[in-house]
Amino acid sequence: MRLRNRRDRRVAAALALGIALAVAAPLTAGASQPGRSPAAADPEAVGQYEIRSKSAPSERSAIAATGVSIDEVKPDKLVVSADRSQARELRTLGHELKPLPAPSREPSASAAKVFDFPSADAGYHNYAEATAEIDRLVAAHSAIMHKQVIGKSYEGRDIVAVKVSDNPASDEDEPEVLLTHHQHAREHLTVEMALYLLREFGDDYGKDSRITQAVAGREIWILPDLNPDGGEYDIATGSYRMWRKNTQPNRGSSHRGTDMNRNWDYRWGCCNGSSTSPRDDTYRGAAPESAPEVKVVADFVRGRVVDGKQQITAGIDFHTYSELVLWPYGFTTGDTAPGMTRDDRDAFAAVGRKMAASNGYKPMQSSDLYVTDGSIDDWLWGDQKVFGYTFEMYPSSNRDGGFYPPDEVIERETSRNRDAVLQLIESADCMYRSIGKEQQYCAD
Ligand code: GEM
Ligand code: CA
Ligand code: CA
Ligand code: ZN
Repeated sequence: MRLRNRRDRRVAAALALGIALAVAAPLTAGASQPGRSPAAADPEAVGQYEIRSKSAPSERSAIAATGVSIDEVKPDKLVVSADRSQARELRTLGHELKPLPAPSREPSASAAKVFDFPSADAGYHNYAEATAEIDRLVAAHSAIMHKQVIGKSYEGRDIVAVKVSDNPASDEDEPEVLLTHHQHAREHLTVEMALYLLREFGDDYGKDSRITQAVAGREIWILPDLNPDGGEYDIATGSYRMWRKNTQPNRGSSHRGTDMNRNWDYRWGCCNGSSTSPRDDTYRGAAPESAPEVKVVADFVRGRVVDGKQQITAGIDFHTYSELVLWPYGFTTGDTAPGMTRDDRDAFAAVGRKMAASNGYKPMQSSDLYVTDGSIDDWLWGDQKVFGYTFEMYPSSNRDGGFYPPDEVIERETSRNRDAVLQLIESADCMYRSIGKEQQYCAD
């Protein structure tokens, strides 16, 4: 349609923006409008609150059981994401809450571009930009990279697995490693972590001996974005919404979204480590794997069982924030439990501590923070016997940007994990080597 003059062009641009903003409209009344304190915007806007307490894991788990997400744990305080009624419930439980400022960015110089990051954070990749970067890297390094679409998100976006290995089109008898990113929408730095790893493997293969050996001796699966719908929703208005879940509707509720990291089919909903309310940030979903994105990835992992043996031996699920290396189980505070022997746990801890020594994160069992049920790392180990870790990336505090650190830190905070990731890849042929029990467990 040719536009006759400047006025028509202005009208058309306003019309286009209006349509796009309507599409980006809040999924619930509760979507927060950034830059304003949560309560003022609307009663169900999610905001962050600081709870001062020398909380023990049991008290933190009780707080998590209210359905809020715990974003930060320090010796004398917690930071949680909650809506106003959840904040009221926590106060009723006797906690003192201090509202924290919503993530604010200078308004974009141009009109807010919908479905994109604020211009100050243009270094982050939205879904289209990340897809283009992945395709560019796979094309540039086709000798060691092969991209598969393993399924679709609720809204129909591709969920992608990039295989990094020599002879990538063949399934070779090499230990496989799973790297998953972006289960939680607002944790955008984890997508940048995946893009960093693809660039690093692509650029350094054949030049850096450690990378070359890793790529030649392993089959590394990088899944850069498990929650593309949630990620796009979080930036749909051109600023940040503090969204965590996917965007799938919930029957009988006006509140959308399942917390994908409470929807995995191991001890799902067992232990008060998730919520039964669709309104909550930690809503576990209607059933295990009810989130289409979780089922897609779980089916992919199950598909890596060849002749009865799971080819994937180890993995990392990337989150933000808090700078932690976590290992299962999250559903119980016990170091060991059915399916987790003392040797299993010691191998998890030994490799976990070495990775943490490298990236400067804090290592611990995930339930030492608070109890969760239905998390990916519990499922990876409990159901598939994959040594699955959770990395909570930068920052360690809300003061350094919380879920929305400035794009200036992307290079520094993704490359910070280079050595830790290579350590896991190098240990993936026998995790028990880390506790001197290679003969007992890896002799075959
Ligand atoms: C965590 S990540 C999982 C950590 N597991 C336990 N038991 N703490 C979550 O899913 O709540 C935090 C995050 O989402 O980053
Ligand atoms: Ca190979
Ligand atoms: Ca293989
Ligand atoms: Zn997360």
